[in-house]
Amino acid sequence: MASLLLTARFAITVARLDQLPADQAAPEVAFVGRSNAGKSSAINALCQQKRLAFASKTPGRTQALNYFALGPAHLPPRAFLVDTPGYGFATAPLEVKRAWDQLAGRFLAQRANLAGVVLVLDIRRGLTALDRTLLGWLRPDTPLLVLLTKSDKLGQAQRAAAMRDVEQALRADGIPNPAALLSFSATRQSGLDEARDFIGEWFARDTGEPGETPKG
Ligand SMILES: Nc1nc2c(ncn2[C@@H]2O[C@H](COP(=O)(O)OP(=O)(O)OP(=O)(O)O)[C@@H](O)[C@H]2O)c(=O)[nH]1
Ligand SMILES: [Mg+2]
Repeated sequence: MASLLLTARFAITVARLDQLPADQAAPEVAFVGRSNAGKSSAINALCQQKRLAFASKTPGRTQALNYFALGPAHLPPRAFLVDTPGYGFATAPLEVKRAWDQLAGRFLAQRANLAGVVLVLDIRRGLTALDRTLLGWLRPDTPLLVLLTKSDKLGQAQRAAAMRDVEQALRADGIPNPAALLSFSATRQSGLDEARDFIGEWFARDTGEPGETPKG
């Protein structure tokens, strides 16, 4: 189902949870993570588009839930990717910051049709306290994929060490979901196929369709 991601197009922006469309039959996969971690860039890379989700050097660029529809354009969407506002955007006013820091978490806790969650971590930063708080909102049955992105910024040995650290931290925290960890880079286009396979499988599971058989 990798090809499903290649059909992505902007659908809606939602600034508050009470404005969310009613839980839909179509499954959703949400991208969550700290501000500036690389969520929007990861979505663009996975969908092979340059400007589908807004990526920016200015932290806090994504300030709402942005929905991207997947599937043939002339049919009702088969599935959605959801880009969420990054938490931990330090220079926002406190009340605004609190609201943002909680938006993604409350979304994860409430949304019935979540097929999976992609936690995006800057590989140089690893798992932070705010990421742990976010994971605390996750329902125990929601599959989780952790992308350690910006891996192009580190050498191979540092990358491996960072992966081990995050794996240990997740295990120490008792994250119940079968957490898969991937080294990822939107810039170098690495880890894309593996990430697409996970997401495609979640959607396939949720729509009852077989996943795409691996090529080659
Ligand atoms: N070197 C490198 N830079 C990256 C990568 N992914 C993202 N970036 C850069 O990191 C910055 C933030 O990327 P975004 O994708 O906007 O991050 P975000 O998580 O969506 O940020 P918010 O919307 O503020 O929460 C941008 O300057 C990107 O170009 C990567 O894989 N490698
Ligand atoms: Mg963003």
